[in-house]
Amino acid sequence: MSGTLTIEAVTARAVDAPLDPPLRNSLNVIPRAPLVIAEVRTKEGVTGNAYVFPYTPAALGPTAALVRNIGAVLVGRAVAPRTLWAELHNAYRILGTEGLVQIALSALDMALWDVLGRAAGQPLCALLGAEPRPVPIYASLRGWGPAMLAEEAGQAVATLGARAVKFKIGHPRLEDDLETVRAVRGAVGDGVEILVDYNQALTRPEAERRGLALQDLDVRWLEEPLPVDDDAGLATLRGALRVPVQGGENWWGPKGMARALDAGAVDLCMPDAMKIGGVTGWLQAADIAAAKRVPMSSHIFIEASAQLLPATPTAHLLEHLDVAGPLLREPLVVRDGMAEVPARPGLGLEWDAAALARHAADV
Ligand code: SMN
Ligand code: MG
Repeated sequence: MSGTLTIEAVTARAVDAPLDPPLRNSLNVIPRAPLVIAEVRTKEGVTGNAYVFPYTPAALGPTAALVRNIGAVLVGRAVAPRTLWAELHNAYRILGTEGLVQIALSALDMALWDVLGRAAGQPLCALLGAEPRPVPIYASLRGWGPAMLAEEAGQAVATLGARAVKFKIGHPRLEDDLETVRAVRGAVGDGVEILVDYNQALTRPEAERRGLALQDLDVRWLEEPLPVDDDAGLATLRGALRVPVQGGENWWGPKGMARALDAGAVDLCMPDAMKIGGVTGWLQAADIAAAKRVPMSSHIFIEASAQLLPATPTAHLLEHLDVAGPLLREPLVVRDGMAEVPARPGLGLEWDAAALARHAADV
Protein backbone atom coordinates (compact mmCIF):
# COMPACT_ATOMS: atom_id res chain seq x y z
CA MET A 1 0.00 0.00 0.00
CA SER A 2 1.34 3.47 -0.78
CA GLY A 3 0.30 6.99 0.12
CA THR A 4 -0.54 8.53 3.44
CA LEU A 5 -2.24 6.52 6.15
CA THR A 6 -4.60 8.39 8.46
CA ILE A 7 -5.19 7.45 12.10
CA GLU A 8 -8.84 6.60 12.71
CA ALA A 9 -8.77 5.26 16.27
CA VAL A 10 -6.34 4.36 19.04
CA THR A 11 -7.34 1.73 21.57
CA ALA A 12 -5.64 0.00 24.48
CA ARG A 13 -6.31 -3.38 26.06
CA ALA A 14 -4.72 -4.87 29.12
CA VAL A 15 -3.79 -8.43 30.02
CA ASP A 16 -2.29 -9.84 33.20
CA ALA A 17 -0.95 -13.34 32.64
CA PRO A 18 1.08 -15.41 35.10
CA LEU A 19 4.81 -15.62 34.47
CA ASP A 20 5.86 -19.22 34.63
CA PRO A 21 8.32 -19.31 36.27
CA PRO A 22 8.19 -15.88 37.97
CA LEU A 23 11.06 -13.41 37.54
CA ARG A 24 13.21 -13.07 40.64
CA ASN A 25 15.98 -10.67 41.56
CA SER A 26 17.65 -9.37 44.71
CA LEU A 27 14.81 -6.91 45.32
CA ASN A 28 11.61 -8.33 43.76
CA VAL A 29 9.64 -11.31 42.63
CA ILE A 30 7.55 -10.53 39.52
CA PRO A 31 4.89 -13.28 39.35
CA ARG A 32 2.76 -11.85 36.54
CA ALA A 33 3.18 -9.98 33.28
CA PRO A 34 0.82 -7.03 33.19
CA LEU A 35 0.87 -5.90 29.56
CA VAL A 36 -0.86 -3.04 27.77
CA ILE A 37 -1.40 -3.54 24.05
CA ALA A 38 -1.81 -0.31 22.08
CA GLU A 39 -3.63 -0.61 18.78
CA VAL A 40 -3.69 2.02 16.02
CA ARG A 41 -6.38 1.66 13.38
CA THR A 42 -6.21 3.62 10.13
CA LYS A 43 -8.90 4.83 7.74
CA GLU A 44 -7.19 2.77 5.06
CA GLY A 45 -7.91 -0.44 6.98
CA VAL A 46 -4.37 -1.21 8.22
CA THR A 47 -4.13 -1.78 11.96
CA GLY A 48 -0.90 -1.94 13.95
CA ASN A 49 -0.16 -2.81 17.55
CA ALA A 50 2.56 -3.03 20.16
CA TYR A 51 2.80 -3.94 23.83
CA VAL A 52 4.46 -2.48 26.88
CA PHE A 53 5.12 -4.17 30.24
CA PRO A 54 4.60 -1.75 33.13
CA TYR A 55 5.73 -4.41 35.65
CA THR A 56 2.92 -4.08 38.20
CA PRO A 57 -0.84 -4.55 37.85
CA ALA A 58 -1.17 -1.26 39.76
CA ALA A 59 0.11 0.52 36.63
CA LEU A 60 -2.10 -1.29 34.11
CA GLY A 61 -5.12 1.03 34.30
CA PRO A 62 -3.11 4.26 34.32
CA THR A 63 -0.93 3.10 31.39
CA ALA A 64 -3.95 2.03 29.32
CA ALA A 65 -5.66 5.34 30.12
CA LEU A 66 -2.61 7.32 29.02
CA VAL A 67 -2.41 5.37 25.75
CA ARG A 68 -6.10 6.03 25.09
CA ASN A 69 -6.04 9.69 26.10
CA ILE A 70 -2.84 10.60 24.29
CA GLY A 71 -3.94 8.46 21.34
CA ALA A 72 -7.28 10.31 21.06
CA VAL A 73 -5.34 13.45 20.10
CA LEU A 74 -3.78 11.57 17.16
CA VAL A 75 -7.06 10.79 15.39
CA GLY A 76 -7.06 12.38 11.95
CA ARG A 77 -3.25 12.66 11.87
CA ALA A 78 -0.99 10.93 9.36
CA VAL A 79 0.87 7.81 10.49
CA ALA A 80 4.24 9.57 10.76
CA PRO A 81 5.90 8.23 13.92
CA ARG A 82 8.99 10.43 13.84
CA THR A 83 6.91 13.58 13.46
CA LEU A 84 4.46 12.54 16.14
CA TRP A 85 7.27 11.48 18.50
CA ALA A 86 8.83 14.94 18.36
CA GLU A 87 5.47 16.68 18.72
CA LEU A 88 4.31 14.57 21.64
CA HIS A 89 7.63 14.84 23.48
CA ASN A 90 7.39 18.63 23.17
CA ALA A 91 3.72 18.64 24.16
CA TYR A 92 4.39 16.56 27.30
CA ARG A 93 7.50 18.43 28.39
CA ILE A 94 5.69 20.33 31.14
CA LEU A 95 4.18 17.15 32.60
CA GLY A 96 7.46 15.30 32.07
CA THR A 97 8.25 12.50 29.65
CA GLU A 98 9.49 9.90 32.09
CA GLY A 99 7.59 7.17 33.88
CA LEU A 100 4.19 6.12 32.62
CA VAL A 101 3.99 9.00 30.16
CA GLN A 102 7.10 7.72 28.40
CA ILE A 103 5.78 4.17 28.51
CA ALA A 104 2.54 5.27 26.83
CA LEU A 105 4.41 7.35 24.24
CA SER A 106 6.63 4.36 23.46
CA ALA A 107 3.61 2.07 23.05
CA LEU A 108 2.04 4.50 20.60
CA ASP A 109 5.28 4.98 18.68
CA MET A 110 5.83 1.24 18.29
CA ALA A 111 2.23 0.68 17.18
CA LEU A 112 2.58 3.47 14.58
CA TRP A 113 5.74 1.88 13.19
CA ASP A 114 3.91 -1.44 13.13
CA VAL A 115 1.23 0.17 10.96
CA LEU A 116 3.91 1.37 8.52
CA GLY A 117 5.47 -2.08 8.35
CA ARG A 118 2.14 -3.80 7.78
CA ALA A 119 1.14 -1.26 5.12
CA ALA A 120 4.45 -1.87 3.34
CA GLY A 121 4.19 -5.64 3.79
CA GLN A 122 7.68 -5.61 5.32
CA PRO A 123 9.15 -6.52 8.68
CA LEU A 124 10.05 -3.39 10.62
CA CYS A 125 13.73 -4.20 10.26
CA ALA A 126 13.54 -4.03 6.45
CA LEU A 127 11.44 -0.87 6.62
CA LEU A 128 14.28 0.69 8.62
CA GLY A 129 16.68 -0.21 5.84
CA ALA A 130 18.38 -3.05 7.68
CA GLU A 131 18.96 -6.58 6.50
CA PRO A 132 16.78 -8.97 8.56
CA ARG A 133 19.76 -10.93 9.86
CA PRO A 134 19.49 -13.29 12.86
CA VAL A 135 20.67 -11.69 16.11
CA PRO A 136 22.83 -13.45 18.72
CA ILE A 137 21.00 -13.85 22.00
CA TYR A 138 21.85 -14.49 25.60
CA ALA A 139 19.50 -16.47 27.76
CA SER A 140 18.22 -14.30 30.59
CA LEU A 141 17.40 -16.61 33.48
CA ARG A 142 14.46 -16.14 35.83
CA GLY A 143 15.55 -18.01 38.90
CA TRP A 144 17.51 -17.20 42.05
CA GLY A 145 20.27 -19.00 43.87
CA PRO A 146 22.84 -21.65 42.82
CA ALA A 147 20.66 -24.76 42.48
CA MET A 148 17.77 -23.17 40.60
CA LEU A 149 20.04 -21.18 38.30
CA ALA A 150 22.41 -24.02 37.48
CA GLU A 151 19.49 -26.12 36.30
CA GLU A 152 17.87 -23.30 34.35
CA ALA A 153 21.19 -22.35 32.72
CA GLY A 154 21.83 -25.90 31.56
CA GLN A 155 18.36 -26.08 30.05
CA ALA A 156 18.65 -22.70 28.33
CA VAL A 157 21.93 -23.63 26.72
CA ALA A 158 20.50 -26.96 25.57
CA THR A 159 17.18 -25.63 24.21
CA LEU A 160 18.20 -22.22 22.81
CA GLY A 161 21.80 -22.95 21.90
CA ALA A 162 22.66 -19.79 23.88
CA ARG A 163 26.35 -18.95 24.03
CA ALA A 164 25.81 -16.54 26.93
CA VAL A 165 23.60 -16.61 30.02
CA LYS A 166 22.64 -13.85 32.43
CA PHE A 167 21.23 -14.13 35.91
CA LYS A 168 20.55 -12.05 38.98
CA ILE A 169 22.78 -12.02 42.03
CA GLY A 170 22.97 -9.78 45.10
CA HIS A 171 22.81 -12.11 48.07
CA PRO A 172 23.51 -10.61 51.49
CA ARG A 173 26.95 -12.32 51.41
CA LEU A 174 29.38 -11.99 48.50
CA GLU A 175 30.33 -15.64 48.97
CA ASP A 176 26.80 -16.67 47.93
CA ASP A 177 27.06 -14.60 44.75
CA LEU A 178 30.33 -16.34 43.92
CA GLU A 179 28.81 -19.70 44.72
CA THR A 180 25.99 -18.96 42.29
CA VAL A 181 28.43 -18.06 39.51
CA ARG A 182 30.43 -21.23 40.14
CA ALA A 183 27.29 -23.36 40.08
CA VAL A 184 26.20 -21.90 36.73
CA ARG A 185 29.73 -22.29 35.35
CA GLY A 186 29.61 -25.93 36.36
CA ALA A 187 26.35 -26.38 34.45
CA VAL A 188 27.30 -24.56 31.22
CA GLY A 189 31.04 -25.22 30.96
CA ASP A 190 33.76 -22.83 29.82
CA GLY A 191 32.39 -22.11 26.34
CA VAL A 192 29.40 -20.08 27.53
CA GLU A 193 29.77 -16.46 28.67
CA ILE A 194 28.42 -15.58 32.10
CA LEU A 195 26.78 -12.17 32.66
CA VAL A 196 25.43 -11.01 36.04
CA ASP A 197 22.82 -8.44 37.05
CA TYR A 198 22.58 -6.63 40.44
CA ASN A 199 19.46 -4.59 39.61
CA GLN A 200 20.93 -1.48 41.29
CA ALA A 201 21.28 -3.18 44.68
CA LEU A 202 24.83 -2.33 45.82
CA THR A 203 26.58 0.53 47.59
CA ARG A 204 29.70 2.02 46.01
CA PRO A 205 32.27 0.17 48.19
CA GLU A 206 30.38 -3.10 47.96
CA ALA A 207 30.13 -2.81 44.16
CA GLU A 208 33.90 -2.52 43.92
CA ARG A 209 34.50 -5.42 46.30
CA ARG A 210 32.07 -7.70 44.47
CA GLY A 211 33.16 -6.59 40.99
CA LEU A 212 36.80 -7.42 41.78
CA ALA A 213 35.84 -10.90 42.98
CA LEU A 214 33.49 -11.60 40.07
CA GLN A 215 35.97 -10.61 37.38
CA ASP A 216 38.30 -13.30 38.68
CA LEU A 217 35.54 -15.81 37.78
CA ASP A 218 35.57 -14.52 34.17
CA VAL A 219 32.18 -12.80 34.41
CA ARG A 220 31.77 -10.84 31.18
CA TRP A 221 29.51 -8.01 32.33
CA LEU A 222 28.40 -6.48 35.60
CA GLU A 223 24.91 -5.08 35.11
CA GLU A 224 23.43 -2.23 37.15
CA PRO A 225 25.71 -2.64 40.18
CA LEU A 226 24.60 0.80 41.46
CA PRO A 227 21.41 2.87 41.33
CA VAL A 228 20.78 4.10 37.79
CA ASP A 229 21.15 7.75 38.78
CA ASP A 230 24.59 7.31 40.38
CA ASP A 231 26.51 8.14 37.21
CA ALA A 232 29.51 9.44 39.16
CA GLY A 233 29.69 6.26 41.23
CA LEU A 234 29.44 4.12 38.11
CA ALA A 235 32.18 6.08 36.37
CA THR A 236 34.50 5.65 39.37
CA LEU A 237 33.66 1.96 39.63
CA ARG A 238 34.54 1.42 35.97
CA GLY A 239 37.98 2.82 36.68
CA ALA A 240 38.53 0.21 39.39
CA LEU A 241 37.35 -2.86 37.44
CA ARG A 242 38.35 -4.89 34.40
CA VAL A 243 34.86 -6.40 34.00
CA PRO A 244 32.70 -4.16 31.77
CA VAL A 245 29.85 -2.31 33.48
CA GLN A 246 26.52 -2.77 31.70
CA GLY A 247 23.36 -0.67 32.04
CA GLY A 248 20.56 1.14 30.28
CA GLU A 249 17.29 -0.68 30.95
CA ASN A 250 16.23 2.18 33.23
CA TRP A 251 17.27 5.13 31.08
CA TRP A 252 14.32 7.31 30.14
CA GLY A 253 14.53 8.35 26.52
CA PRO A 254 17.62 9.04 24.40
CA LYS A 255 18.37 12.09 26.55
CA GLY A 256 18.67 9.92 29.65
CA MET A 257 21.04 7.68 27.75
CA ALA A 258 23.13 10.59 26.45
CA ARG A 259 23.53 11.91 30.01
CA ALA A 260 24.73 8.55 31.31
CA LEU A 261 27.17 8.03 28.45
CA ASP A 262 28.52 11.57 28.80
CA ALA A 263 29.15 10.82 32.46
CA GLY A 264 31.05 7.66 31.54
CA ALA A 265 28.63 5.48 33.53
CA VAL A 266 28.87 2.31 31.41
CA ASP A 267 31.11 0.30 29.09
CA LEU A 268 28.15 -1.46 27.44
CA CYS A 269 24.54 -0.38 27.05
CA MET A 270 21.16 -2.08 26.83
CA PRO A 271 18.24 0.33 26.34
CA ASP A 272 14.69 -0.87 26.83
CA ALA A 273 12.32 -0.24 23.91
CA MET A 274 9.57 0.81 26.35
CA LYS A 275 11.63 3.32 28.33
CA ILE A 276 13.89 4.65 25.57
CA GLY A 277 10.97 5.90 23.46
CA GLY A 278 9.82 3.03 21.24
CA VAL A 279 11.28 2.55 17.77
CA THR A 280 11.95 6.24 17.24
CA GLY A 281 13.68 6.59 20.61
CA TRP A 282 15.67 3.40 19.97
CA LEU A 283 16.95 4.71 16.63
CA GLN A 284 18.18 7.88 18.34
CA ALA A 285 19.78 5.77 21.06
CA ALA A 286 21.47 3.60 18.43
CA ASP A 287 23.01 6.72 16.86
CA ILE A 288 24.28 7.88 20.25
CA ALA A 289 25.82 4.46 20.95
CA ALA A 290 27.38 4.43 17.48
CA ALA A 291 28.91 7.90 17.91
CA LYS A 292 30.49 6.77 21.19
CA ARG A 293 31.31 3.27 19.92
CA VAL A 294 29.45 1.62 22.80
CA PRO A 295 28.16 -1.93 22.17
CA MET A 296 24.36 -1.93 22.45
CA SER A 297 22.22 -4.86 23.57
CA SER A 298 18.49 -4.94 24.27
CA HIS A 299 16.33 -5.30 27.37
CA ILE A 300 13.33 -7.71 27.22
CA PHE A 301 10.79 -6.77 24.42
CA ILE A 302 12.31 -9.55 22.38
CA GLU A 303 10.06 -9.14 19.32
CA ALA A 304 10.76 -5.40 18.87
CA SER A 305 14.43 -5.87 19.76
CA ALA A 306 14.87 -8.57 17.09
CA GLN A 307 13.71 -5.98 14.54
CA LEU A 308 15.77 -3.13 15.97
CA LEU A 309 19.16 -4.71 16.65
CA PRO A 310 19.88 -5.36 12.94
CA ALA A 311 19.35 -1.59 12.45
CA THR A 312 21.74 -0.77 15.34
CA PRO A 313 25.32 0.01 14.24
CA THR A 314 26.94 -1.28 17.45
CA ALA A 315 24.49 -4.18 17.97
CA HIS A 316 25.72 -6.64 20.59
CA LEU A 317 23.30 -9.21 22.14
CA LEU A 318 19.53 -9.64 22.31
CA GLU A 319 18.29 -10.38 25.81
CA HIS A 320 16.13 -13.46 25.47
CA LEU A 321 13.50 -13.28 28.20
CA ASP A 322 10.18 -14.20 26.66
CA VAL A 323 7.38 -12.45 28.51
CA ALA A 324 4.64 -12.29 25.84
CA GLY A 325 5.30 -15.62 24.13
CA PRO A 326 2.42 -17.53 25.79
CA LEU A 327 0.00 -14.92 24.40
CA LEU A 328 1.30 -15.01 20.82
CA ARG A 329 0.39 -17.34 17.99
CA GLU A 330 3.98 -17.26 16.77
CA PRO A 331 6.52 -16.55 19.50
CA LEU A 332 9.98 -15.37 18.47
CA VAL A 333 12.06 -18.25 17.13
CA VAL A 334 15.58 -18.86 18.43
CA ARG A 335 17.79 -21.35 16.65
CA ASP A 336 21.35 -22.19 17.61
CA GLY A 337 21.67 -19.12 19.83
CA MET A 338 20.31 -16.71 17.21
CA ALA A 339 16.93 -14.95 17.18
CA GLU A 340 15.33 -15.00 13.76
CA VAL A 341 13.68 -11.89 12.38
CA PRO A 342 10.20 -13.07 11.38
CA ALA A 343 9.10 -12.51 7.78
CA ARG A 344 5.74 -11.22 9.05
CA PRO A 345 5.19 -7.48 8.48
CA GLY A 346 5.77 -4.80 11.10
CA LEU A 347 6.78 -5.96 14.57
CA GLY A 348 5.43 -9.40 13.74
CA LEU A 349 3.11 -9.62 16.77
CA GLU A 350 0.14 -11.89 16.09
CA TRP A 351 -1.83 -12.33 19.30
CA ASP A 352 -3.63 -15.48 20.32
CA ALA A 353 -7.18 -14.12 20.79
CA ALA A 354 -8.20 -16.91 23.16
CA ALA A 355 -5.15 -16.36 25.38
CA LEU A 356 -5.79 -12.61 25.46
CA ALA A 357 -9.42 -13.19 26.44
CA ARG A 358 -8.37 -15.64 29.16
CA HIS A 359 -6.01 -13.16 30.77
CA ALA A 360 -7.88 -9.94 30.00
CA ALA A 361 -7.66 -7.30 32.72
CA ASP A 362 -10.59 -4.98 33.06
CA VAL A 363 -9.04 -1.50 33.08
C1 SMN B 1 14.77 -7.25 34.30
C2 SMN B 1 14.14 -6.15 34.80
C3 SMN B 1 12.76 -6.05 34.70
C4 SMN B 1 12.03 -7.03 34.10
C5 SMN B 1 12.66 -8.13 33.59
C6 SMN B 1 14.03 -8.24 33.68
C7 SMN B 1 16.27 -7.36 34.43
C8 SMN B 1 16.98 -7.77 33.19
O1 SMN B 1 16.89 -6.34 35.04
O2 SMN B 1 17.99 -7.15 32.88
O3 SMN B 1 16.56 -8.72 32.57
MG1 MG C 1 18.81 -5.97 34.25
